[in-house]
Amino acid sequence: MGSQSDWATMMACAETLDALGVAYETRIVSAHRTPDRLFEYAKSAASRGLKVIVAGAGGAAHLPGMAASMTRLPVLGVPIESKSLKGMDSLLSIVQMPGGIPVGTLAIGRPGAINAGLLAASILALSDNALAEKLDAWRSDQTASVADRPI
Ligand code: RP5
Repeated sequence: MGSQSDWATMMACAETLDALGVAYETRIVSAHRTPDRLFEYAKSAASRGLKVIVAGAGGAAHLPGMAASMTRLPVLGVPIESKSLKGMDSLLSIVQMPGGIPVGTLAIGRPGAINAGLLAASILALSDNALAEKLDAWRSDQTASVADRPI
């Protein structure tokens, strides 16, 4: 994520991965304030054994796109809800990538963070049958939790 202030949102991604038993690491990597850290992180990600990168950033949200430019790993971008523009700035910054450097862009804020965790797990589950079964169970539990009628 681009800032400590993003953690309140990105925590939802971490909790989703926890629920599915997916290992992950968390880092603050700012495209603007710590550009050297971003270069090192993105360029070494694949060789360190990472499989998917979830990048959450807000405002002029260059982190996901810049990360994607330096790794062939799938990069999922989470637009953080900004104070001034409610995350529309983040969304448009992340989603409008030029052809050739893809970023899978999720919804603004907490729903996007949750879905980034689920989507990362889905990608990993393509080659992990145990995780695929956990994802199926997670979805079944979600379906079962929806009441027929409001109370
Ligand atoms: C972005 O600027 C971060 O991703 C964050 O969403 C936004 C604001 O950062 P702070 O000023 O709260 O550190 O780089």
